[in-house]
Amino acid sequence: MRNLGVNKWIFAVASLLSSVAAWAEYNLNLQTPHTLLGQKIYDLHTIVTIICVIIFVGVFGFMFYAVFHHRKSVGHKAAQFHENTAVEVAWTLIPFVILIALAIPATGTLITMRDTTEADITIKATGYQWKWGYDYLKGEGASISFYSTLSTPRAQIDGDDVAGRQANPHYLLETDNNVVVPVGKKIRILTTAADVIHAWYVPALSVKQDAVPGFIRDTWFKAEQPGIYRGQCAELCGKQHGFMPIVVEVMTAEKYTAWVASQQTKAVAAKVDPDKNWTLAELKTQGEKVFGQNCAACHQATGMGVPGAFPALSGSKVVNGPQQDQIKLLLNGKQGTAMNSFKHLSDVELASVITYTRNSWSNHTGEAISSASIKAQR
Ligand code: HEC
Ligand SMILES: [Cu+2]
Repeated sequence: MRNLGVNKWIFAVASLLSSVAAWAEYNLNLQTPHTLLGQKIYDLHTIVTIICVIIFVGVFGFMFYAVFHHRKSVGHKAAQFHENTAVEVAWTLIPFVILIALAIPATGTLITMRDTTEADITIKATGYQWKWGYDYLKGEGASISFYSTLSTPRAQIDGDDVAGRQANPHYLLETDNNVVVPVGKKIRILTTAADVIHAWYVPALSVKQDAVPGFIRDTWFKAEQPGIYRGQCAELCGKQHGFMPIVVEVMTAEKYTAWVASQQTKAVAAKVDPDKNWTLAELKTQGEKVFGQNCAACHQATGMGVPGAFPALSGSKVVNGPQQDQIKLLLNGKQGTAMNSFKHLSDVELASVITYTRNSWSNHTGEAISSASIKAQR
């Protein structure tokens, strides 16, 4: 019987050790900061932790020493006294001094964190269920604007491509459009949200700011080296909260200027598009992409939805009914349901996604929706 007990212990220790490899992936400390302010925050955290440990060891050490040496079994008699001015002054003053000593560097750092004045570039980050929208408002690149959605393939997430997932170092931390900024410049981020509260969080840049519907909050960072810094939405915001990453790409000034130019060319190219006459096949191909990024999370790639939560679009009366009604639903959303307005999509994107739903799965309307009819109903 005793042997069995020992075996159990060996088993427990062995299984603990075998998971050490898995632990190695987790960090106990904050991520390495890549901004000067981040370094200050990091150091402050280290100092406060050390002071806490010293106080902990001091207080508990003294307490255990007192309990052990003055125990009844060695014949110690409790001293009976009341009020000791020296002790009372000491236990008021010492914590007071410790608090002040911590408050001075903490306040300095906090004030720097909140100082968003004199930014070189201002970018608005808007949280959506479940993606981020970015509008460059001020500084080089002003008027650039795009959406940034998760780019990890659906198959890796759903477990249909486990090998792909294991080989992907940026699983759930990659986007189709990264936030691009120049190195060494003060970047001010305004945060807000279109539906529920989200939070813009990039640990290596030491920024974390709630994005609240109806409010604008701000934060800033100044990256010291070019690189790619990854973060996530940090406010539980619904079913796909874990699927709205943030990727900040810090570039040299020259590369940034080139990026700005390429974005502006792209924007001009996109503006020409609406007048183009798209064929049904072209719209469908484009629409499948738009659907994957904006609709599949709820209505599913199979068009079958999720029974009880999200209706199937395959065989839907709305999708197979008058096109005006479906356009109206997408432009306005449906109040009180998870079906939000998609009017932030362009005319072409809406025309293509509607064409896609009307000609996929069991739907065969044969209709190509023109971007002009979206424009007319806006
Ligand atoms: C966040 C989840 C969500 C997303 C994303 C979403 N929908 Fe919906 N959708 C819904 C819900 C919920 C309803 C049902 C609303 C109601 O109660 O009538 C709905 C209804 C619909 C309907 C009407 C279906 C019917 O038969 O009543 C269509 C068409 C539709 N959505 C198309 C789209 C398209 C196209 C997109 C992408 C551009 C999209 N939806 C994105 C949740 C979503
Ligand atoms: Cu979120």
